Amino acid sequence: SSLHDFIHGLPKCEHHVHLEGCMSPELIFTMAARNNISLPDPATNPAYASVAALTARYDHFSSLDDFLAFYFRGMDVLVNEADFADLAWWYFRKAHADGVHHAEVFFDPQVHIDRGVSYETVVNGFSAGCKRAERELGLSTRLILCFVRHLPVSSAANVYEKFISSGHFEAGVVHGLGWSSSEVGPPKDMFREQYALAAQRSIPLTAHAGEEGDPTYISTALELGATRIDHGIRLVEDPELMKRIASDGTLLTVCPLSNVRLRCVPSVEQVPIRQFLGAGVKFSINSDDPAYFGGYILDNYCAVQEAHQLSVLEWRMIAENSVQQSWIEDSRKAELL
Ligand code: ES4
Ligand code: ZN
Repeated sequence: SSLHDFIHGLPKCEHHVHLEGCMSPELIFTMAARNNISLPDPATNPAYASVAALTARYDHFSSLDDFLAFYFRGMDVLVNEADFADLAWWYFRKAHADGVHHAEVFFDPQVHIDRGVSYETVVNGFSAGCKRAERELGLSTRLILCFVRHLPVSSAANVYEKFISSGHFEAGVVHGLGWSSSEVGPPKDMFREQYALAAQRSIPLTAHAGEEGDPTYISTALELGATRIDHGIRLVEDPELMKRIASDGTLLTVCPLSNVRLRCVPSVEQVPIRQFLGAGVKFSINSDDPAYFGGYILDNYCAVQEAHQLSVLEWRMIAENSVQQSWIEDSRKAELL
């Protein structure tokens, strides 16, 4: 339809995609073979019997943690710098085809370091993918290093030290920090120390909060210095906090298909798009882990349109907010608008 063409043509910015969440079942099996990594035995885990079986299993995640087990298994097959570069390049090509002009992408170094892949291998590979996308596709990109909540804080402290001593922030190789993985369970403020140190250096900070967890996870992330919230859909349960986020202009990076697949909401109709619009809360629409959740960014935009029937003016405002809230210079914003 013409509205689909209009949505495709909007200058889209992605603020919430995990590069490891772009590991499709095909890529998992291909890289496992190429790197001699054994996947789980199908006799005990039938999901790994074939590409088709693994794809089918992704239709039945019961929760965030159920998904995360597959997500962390999938990234086990990434070994060499070229694997990381290929994965990033594969994502950027798809994003470009979807009408993305600027992409801010997460990665999880702690998990790779835990299985013996060095911080440098991960960052050099992903960074090479970013550079290639800038050169060959005209995209602007930002790498955001994510701490993970299921590993000890000491593991995050170790990665933070590597990140600082590498000079990657000053060099613009890694632009900011986030946190992700299991929400409910570990202490809400587990990265207090790392975020305080990073804030002193004016490193941009975001955080996954209010996905499965209640709004106090969001207020804690803000207290620790996050200036953006990833997901944040449970914000609607705290009207006072919602007013504050609206008046501060804090961006939520909403991921509708993710929320449905992980059973945070029954369907895209229950993603609080209308409430956010009504309250003046800024948000962008994003893909999260597109290889696992049945769609890339354009699929997410279209699912929102199907479910919420937004007007052309509302879509223009969403696109403009996503440009304005991107972690890029004003000159780049002007090019995108
Ligand atoms: C994630 Cl959907 C989601 N939530 C929290 N952490 C994550 N890491 C990758 N995808
Ligand atoms: Zn996420």
